[in-house]
Amino acid sequence: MGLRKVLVANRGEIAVRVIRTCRELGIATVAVYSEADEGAPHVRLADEAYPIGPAAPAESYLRSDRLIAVAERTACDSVHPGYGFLSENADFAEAVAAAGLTFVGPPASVQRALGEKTSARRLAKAAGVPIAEGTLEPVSDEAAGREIARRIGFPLLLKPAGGGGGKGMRIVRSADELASAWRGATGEATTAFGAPALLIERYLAGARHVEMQLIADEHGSVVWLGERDCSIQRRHQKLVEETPGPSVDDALRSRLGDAAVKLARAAGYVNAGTCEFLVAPDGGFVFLEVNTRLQVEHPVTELVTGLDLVALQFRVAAGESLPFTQESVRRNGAAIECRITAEDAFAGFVPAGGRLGLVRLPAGAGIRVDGGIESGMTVPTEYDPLLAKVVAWGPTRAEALGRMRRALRETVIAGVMTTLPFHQHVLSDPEFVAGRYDTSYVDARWAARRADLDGTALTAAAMAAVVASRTRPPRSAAPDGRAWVRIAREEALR
Ligand code: MV4
Repeated sequence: MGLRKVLVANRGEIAVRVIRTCRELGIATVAVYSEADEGAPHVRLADEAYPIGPAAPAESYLRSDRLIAVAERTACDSVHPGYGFLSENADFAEAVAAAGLTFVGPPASVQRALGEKTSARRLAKAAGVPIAEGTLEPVSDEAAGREIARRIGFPLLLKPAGGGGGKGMRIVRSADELASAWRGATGEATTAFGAPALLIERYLAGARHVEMQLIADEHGSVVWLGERDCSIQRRHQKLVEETPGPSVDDALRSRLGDAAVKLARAAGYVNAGTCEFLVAPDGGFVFLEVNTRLQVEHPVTELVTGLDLVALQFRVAAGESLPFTQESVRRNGAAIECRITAEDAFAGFVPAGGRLGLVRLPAGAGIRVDGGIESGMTVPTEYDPLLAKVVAWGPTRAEALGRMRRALRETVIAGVMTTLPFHQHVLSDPEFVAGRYDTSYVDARWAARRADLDGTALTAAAMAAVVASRTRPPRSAAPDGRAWVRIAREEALR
């Protein structure tokens, strides 16, 4: 009964996250690392660690054969895929199972049924879950696509049928944009997902991106744990997530929960998953896609439900029943997550790798930090730029935001440009604080703020200087004897 030893097939903060829960559960952990990750925190925290190849993901963290070989040699009974890398690869889930190992995630059959987006839409439709008007079969032929586009009308969206997350998506505003959008979308679909097939949907503007967390066991129990509003994103990378969603009342929450559970049941879902929806200002919603993995933003749900989603993943993967019913799930207070990434928010969020100087992460009441960084380490540019997730909980949204503002002020990450200034802006933006935002937020509000900042000569370089100056404790008097001037300036910049 229960799993005893797991290969953590990932790196960075999520590998650390999984290892921590394993230690609590008494599950032994085996880490893997690429040449870029020797000495990384996840390597030191695990019970054992093995090299799996060069820095390039295709030669290390994406090498299913090497990962499974390590799991077999070290007598693991299970594999946790984390997020990204092979976490939504049905072939990997299948290979893990074929090796006699337990995959700590949804089975390959579920990943296949939901990974192909038109198949997921067919399941949703059959289950009575609303979907955007559009195709229910993949379209590969441009002439056929043109005919369908004419019927749906504009604006519409071309999405790769083989995968989600917004990758390769093209908005088409009129018929004469179709040919070039088609070329772009099929090209990116082929590189990213190995097939040019597209899905065509009516484009719904001005909506919020709201997702519903699910957990399901092998015994027919499927439970929703509440939504997360993930509308603050840039190029389909989420930056801020929170629960409850500011636009979601109890009635909408249970409608979204019911829709997600219906879809999960139709797919035979087991383990943790997330059902993504677009929610219109009038409360109407459509299903977008299912993410068949643990998500980056899962901690906000953990903080309001008091549950450990990774522990639940191990439990249901071992064939055990969920220890609660839908009726017994309690949600308490509000939580928000800021993703601190090594990106220059003042320069279009370009990746900013390098060697970290002083790292000082926040703590204190209501603050949780999930990170995989420490002072002096080099941030590899080969991977996701996520450095740490700062998560705040409070009895109310206002208190959670207050704690987050306080935590962000405590945070020091020197040596690389980070998204910290962006988060400080968001948390003090009256529109965000009022809960008035949708998926256009970053392009609309942050672009305006940046223009503003440029006007007052607060450039990325000036911000970097402030960050660097904060790596040493403030001296009682600067050489010019006017430390208060510098300190006041720094305060003004926050
Ligand atoms: C959409 C949409 C509007 N209409 N589909 C983005 C990621 C993937 N999960 C699906 N996504 C969207 N699908 C229809 N029919 C809007 C999004 C979307 C989005 C689009 C443009 C810019 C930012 C966005 C943020 C979240 C979701």
